Formats: sequence, C-alpha cells, structure tokens
Amino acid sequence: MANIAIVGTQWGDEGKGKIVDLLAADADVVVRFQGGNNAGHTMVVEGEQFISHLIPSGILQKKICGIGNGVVVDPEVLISEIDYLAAKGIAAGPEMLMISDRAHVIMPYHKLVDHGREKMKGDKKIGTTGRGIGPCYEDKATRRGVRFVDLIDPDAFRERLESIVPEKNFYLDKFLETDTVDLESIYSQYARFADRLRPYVKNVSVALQEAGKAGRQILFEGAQGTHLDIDHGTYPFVTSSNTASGNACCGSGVGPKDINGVVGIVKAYTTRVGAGPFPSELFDDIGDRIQKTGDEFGATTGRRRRCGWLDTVILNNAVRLNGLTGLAITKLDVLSELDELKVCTAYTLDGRQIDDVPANLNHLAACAPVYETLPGWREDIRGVRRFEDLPDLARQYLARIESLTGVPIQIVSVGPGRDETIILN
Ligand code: 2SA
Ligand code: GDP
Ligand code: MG
Repeated sequence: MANIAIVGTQWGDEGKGKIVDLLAADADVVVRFQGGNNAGHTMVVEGEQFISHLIPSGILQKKICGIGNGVVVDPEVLISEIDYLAAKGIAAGPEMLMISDRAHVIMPYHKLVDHGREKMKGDKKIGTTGRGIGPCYEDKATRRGVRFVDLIDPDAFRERLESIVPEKNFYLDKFLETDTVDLESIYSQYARFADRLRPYVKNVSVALQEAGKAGRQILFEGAQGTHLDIDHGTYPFVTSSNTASGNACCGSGVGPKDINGVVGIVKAYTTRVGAGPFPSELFDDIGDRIQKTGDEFGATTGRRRRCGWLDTVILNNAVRLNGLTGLAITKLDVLSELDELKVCTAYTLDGRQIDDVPANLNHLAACAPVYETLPGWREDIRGVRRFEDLPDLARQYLARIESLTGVPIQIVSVGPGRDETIILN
C-alpha cells in the first residue's frame, strides 16, 4: 500500500471511520489533518462499537496515530478518549499517539462563542456541533489562538490567556450576552490537561518524514466531507476547515508528492446533518425508511441525519476537488429491498440544466434534481463478501456509479462491521 488520503465525498458520515480502520491494517501510521471533536467516526470490530472524535481510527489496529497541526483539539475530550480506549484495553499512550505542537487548542470560550452565536442566529443557525470548532479556527486565522506548544509551557500559556481573555469576555458579555470565563480557573484546569498531554506533543511533520524515510506507509484520515469544506462546500453551511484532500498536506506537514492516492468514501445514498441546501433530500416514506434502516443519527450530537438519494453532481464535484483515485461505497445494504433507486445526475434551474454545484446558495437551494431510476434488489446483502456474489441489480447500481464518476470502486461496504466488506481488485 502507498500513502493514501481518505476523504468524505458528501456531507460527512460516509463511513470514513470504518474504511480507515480497515485500511489501517496495511498501514503503519494514521494521521488526522483537520476538524476536531465535531467528527464522530464509528468502527465496529467483532460486534463491539467504538466511536472516535479525535484519535485517528487506526488506533484499533494498533498503528501509530497522529493528530496533525490542522486539527483543533479539545484537551479534555482527548484525555477522556484516551481513557475510554484504555478502559477497553486499547493502548493510546505517547508511544502510540502524537499530537502536533502546532495544533490549536479549543478553549472554554470557544464553546461559549459557538453556542452564543447559534442562539443569536435563531432559525438562520448553521446547526454546528457546538464543540467550539469555528471559533477556534477563527482565532487561529486572526492570530489569537493557543497552540499545544503554548499550552505545555506554563509561562507562555499565562501570557496568551492574559492577552486573549479580556477581549473574549467583553465579546461574550456585551455582544452575545452570555456567560464569561475566569482566567485563573482556565489556567489551573488547562495546566492539568497540559501535564497529562505533554508527553504526547511533538513535531508531527518531522515524525511523518522519519516514518516515510523508514519505508512506513501513512494513511491520512479526513473528517466531515467535501461539501462541508470551508472553501469548496455549501458556504456558509460548512465547517471551518478544508476537508478536501489537499489539506492532508498542510494539515499534517507533508508535501503533495508524499500522497500517492486518494480514496473517496461514498455513502450509497446521501445524508446531511445540520442546516443547508440538499437537492436530493427526501421528505417522504422512503427518506424515513433509509434514515431508520441506516440508523442515521449524528455520532457526536445524536441529531437525526437528513436523508436523500445519491447525487452524482456533488460526487463529481468531490472527484475533481480531491483528485480521487478510487471510491469506497458504503451502506449499500441499507438500500436492499427498495423497489427502485434514484440517482441524481444533474439539476435544473429556471429551465436550464446544471452540472456543477452552484456557488450561490440561493441557486443551489432552488435546483431541482434530475433523476435516473434504477431497479432495486430484494436480497439481504450483508453476508456477501465477494463482488460476484452481489445480486445483479446491486452490481448494476455500482457500475452506474462508476460510469457516472469515471472513478473505479475499490471497496464496497455491506454492514458496519470491519469484516462486512467486499474488496475489489
Ligand atoms: P461545526 O461544529 O462548526 O463543524 O459545524 C458546522 C457544520 O458542519 C457539520 N458537521 C458535521 N456533519 C456531519 N457529521 C459530523 N460529525 C458528527 C457525526 C455530527 C453529529 O459524525 O455524525 O454528531 O451531529 C459533522 N461535524 C460537523 C455540522 O452539522 C454543521 O452543518
Ligand atoms: P464517518 O464520520 O464518515 O466516520 O461516519 P460515521 O461513523 O459518523 O457514520 C457512519 C455510520 O454508518 C456508522 O454508524 C457506521 O457504523 C455505519 N456504517 C459504516 N459502513 C456501513 C455499512 O456498510 N452498512 C451499514 N449498515 N452501516 C455502516
Ligand atoms: Mg461522522
């Protein structure tokens, strides 16, 4: 296996966790490059479910894991995730996990700002996860952030807090009219987190370079999905980081030549959690049925995910934006027993055909999907492990995805378990 980046092609929750866990068997290092504990990546191994928010999904395969500089880290959540894994007998100590010294720290005021802003927006809210992700990236961009290198140095940390907290409190109190924070309590709470996490902090970019020189294979684990990308997604209904594969480089400290392939994870239908346009969304019994069969609830917040048909307009956007070299189709089993399946192949807007995702969200919201209808299969496919054993109509559905995207399917997932997978050559 070469160095591969794994990204979501839709609006997140495509099953990246499952596929990263699977591919990690052949990798040596797995690194996250963006997002934070807004992510919820689910793995099911021998019937036991694990959900990770920050630690890369390679941890279950006992691979070295890295949290890159592009990730925003809530230290309290990270510590509880390390403890949760330890309680399940999975080692996630400093010998297994490294945190970039340049990664930014999510502070209590980031969460207050996230909640306060959403509350103020009322029915215009983004539907964030409330984990302080946007405000932390915002401070990074405006150079008011706290990095791990600051957190683990008591004097530097106090200096950062003294320059940041008064301004935050003014904003929280006067503008958002919400709770303020106390500098000394943050200092002592975060000093405890720093003591616990100090041994994990290092230059991840250098560690990846050393791994590469030693011939080790690296997996880059994306979070959220391409259409939540801050630049290329359905702005402003996006997350605050670049989710596209290009950021695997910036967010972990490697160059483009270090990535040899990009696998796009494609849910066999589409889901979205949070607000924003979704042209192929279903508001009928079929949508409800997919939501129930697919158990479509947010892995972090428990919110019900909106469901719709597969949309190859957004898929082809992801093919281009990520330079996809292969696809992994997940949750194909969820579509079993439907009489017919629809695939959105274009949109129409004011009588014109649209083949690309419009930047103008009012236009995207007004787009009507153009559907192609395919016959469904009736068989339960969860037990299938070889491509040739899939029902003809399921193979026909997959072949249509390949022909509409021009990208080969490498993996088909037919259940949440690690083994419920078909690997294609
Ligand atoms: P944020 O919190 O600032 O990143 O929210 C901004 C938008 O990004 C969406 N977002 C997500 N969408 C899908 N899955 C995510 N992770 C969780 C999961 C979501 C959950 O695995 O299910 O549990 O609700 C994720 N994280 C962020 C978010 O819904 C906003 O639309
Ligand atoms: P991620 O954020 O992309 O890692 O995806 P999530 O973990 O948030 O959501 C995917 C959900 O689908 C999880 O509950 C997985 O256990 C589940 N899942 C993954 N692949 C399959 C599959 O092929 N079939 C079914 N039925 N469930 C799957
Ligand atoms: Mg998820």
